[in-house]
Amino acid sequence: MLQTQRTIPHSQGKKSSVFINVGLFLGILFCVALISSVSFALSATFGRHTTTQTAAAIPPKHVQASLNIIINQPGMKKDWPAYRPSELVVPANSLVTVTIKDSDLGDTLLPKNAPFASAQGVVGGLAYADGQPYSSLAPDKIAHTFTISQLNINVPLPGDAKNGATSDTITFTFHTGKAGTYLFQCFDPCGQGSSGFEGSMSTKGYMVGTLIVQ
Ligand SMILES: [Cu+2]
Repeated sequence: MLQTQRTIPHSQGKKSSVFINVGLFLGILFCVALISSVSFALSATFGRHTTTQTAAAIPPKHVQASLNIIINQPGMKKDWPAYRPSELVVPANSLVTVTIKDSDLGDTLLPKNAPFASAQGVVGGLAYADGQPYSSLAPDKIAHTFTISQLNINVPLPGDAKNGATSDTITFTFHTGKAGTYLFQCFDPCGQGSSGFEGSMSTKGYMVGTLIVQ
């Protein structure tokens, strides 16, 4: 009897503790499900917003590019000015600051109503000649232009340098967009033929070069 009496409460105790454990387990499971559904709802509501803020906080990459305009150097055709190097490679979706050392000064009149006398498509609408900012030049005071028609970028380069110097240095900055291959060229008639647009003006490796955005 004693054994039986002892056995019954013992087994009842076991059963109830099993119920408590199962209840506890289900409770924890419910809590976990609740927390994860709440966090999912929160990330669905605010997740995209947070990502945008993070992306906007990263400043674009900023790179430097150097060009020279030269004339009558060994191996070149006589009186054909040229951009050197004739190929620039820059990263996509970045800021590019271009520095052009122009060693072929001298004014060449732009054709009437040509849209190449003002700086376009550059940061602040400005270029800098030996540190002096300018947004446009007189059409008869231009030596060359740096123009990428496909990207609506144009910078006129002055024909005269300060204090009779034989070269000047022009800087400007622009944003690159998607990857692609573009032409940079001069649209001031510094070339050959009656128009000034032949010869060096229409020949790759002279006043026509390639900008590779990658
Ligand atoms: Cu030119």
